[in-house]
Amino acid sequence: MLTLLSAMYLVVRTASAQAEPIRVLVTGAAGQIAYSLLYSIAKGDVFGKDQPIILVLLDITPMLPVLDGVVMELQDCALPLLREVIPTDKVEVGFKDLDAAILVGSMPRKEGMERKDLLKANVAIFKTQGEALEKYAKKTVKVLVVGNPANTNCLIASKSAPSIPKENFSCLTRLDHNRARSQVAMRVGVPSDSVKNVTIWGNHSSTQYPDVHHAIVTRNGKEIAAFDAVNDESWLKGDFISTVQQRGAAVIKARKLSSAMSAAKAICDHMRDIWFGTPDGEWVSMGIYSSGNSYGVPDDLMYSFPVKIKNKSWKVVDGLSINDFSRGKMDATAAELVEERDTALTFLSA
Ligand code: NAX
Repeated sequence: MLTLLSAMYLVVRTASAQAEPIRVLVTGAAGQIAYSLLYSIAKGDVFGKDQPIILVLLDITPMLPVLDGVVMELQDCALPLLREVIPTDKVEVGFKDLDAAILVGSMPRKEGMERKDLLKANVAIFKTQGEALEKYAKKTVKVLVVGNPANTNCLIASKSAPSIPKENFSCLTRLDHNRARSQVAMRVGVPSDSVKNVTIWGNHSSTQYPDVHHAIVTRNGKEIAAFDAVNDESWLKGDFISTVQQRGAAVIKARKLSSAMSAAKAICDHMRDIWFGTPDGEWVSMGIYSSGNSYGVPDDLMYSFPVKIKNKSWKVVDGLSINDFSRGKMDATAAELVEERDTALTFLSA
């Protein structure tokens, strides 16, 4: 028996020793989200405990000295899966042969900056990075856009990389999803994993619609509808929604910095689910290409939907009933995205 176990152990060890490293890019790598994120990726929380990783860290030239410090710290973690760390300010290095790209870096809003100017600056960044994906990355690369405005940046990146399937691009609304899940769990008094199938519809902005009409709470071993478990419709249709929508601003007000630890955790959740799939019977929220959806959302947007993931491919959860309350909120966030897209496209073609 012991010999058999030892042989199995050897097989597993040999298999893991032979696994080819994957190349993972994080942009904005000298920033605060990346600082919380890189350790989790490098120790195997996202791509698996047997998957060696080459981490490519891209930031702008003035941040290279800071990036050096991040590289030193990653080396000092002595993580066995981390085979190489490549800091760079060059897209031709950063986007080469990528298996996964996590695009965190973007132009932040500066004092006095108009929304339009911010969008223009970000269109320029995500056009360049999309073109670099097109030119240098693997066609199978999975791209997650985090930098705001995440949905529209993601759309611009995907339009600038026409030979990579649109389905390979997604943007982060998992933080909003996790916030919604946690708010319901705290209200009912259960752990967060006892709440499933919340949905974030639309834009990662204050127009997003956190929807719990189909969410389920497990309490005392029994599954019940979230609306019944919470038993307070006016909270669910009022303060719950505004709390989730405004949570980012509330964190900034309290911390004087935007969400970083929770954003990093959400990025890990999102990418891990792309890599390994969602648990049976559960869905998650992510911003994906809207064309062909069954919910009447306009085509050609990156819009957050409920999705299930299998074999590294997502599928929108179809057939959920949508009442008038939900319809209004889903349309409002779609209208914001349409306007944002149309403005962004004028910059893209300029
Ligand atoms: P930081 O300002 O701490 O870091 C951003 C980093 O990006 C900086 O090091 C900067 O030099 C770098 N950068 C700027 N332009 C770049 C470019 N062209 N190429 C490579 N790197 C570039 O911001 P942080 O708190 O880390 O937030 C990063 C982004 O995430 C922001 O746009 C933020 O709004 C967005 N967020 C998105 C969330 C989401 O759910 N989608 C939630 C968290 C976060 O607010």
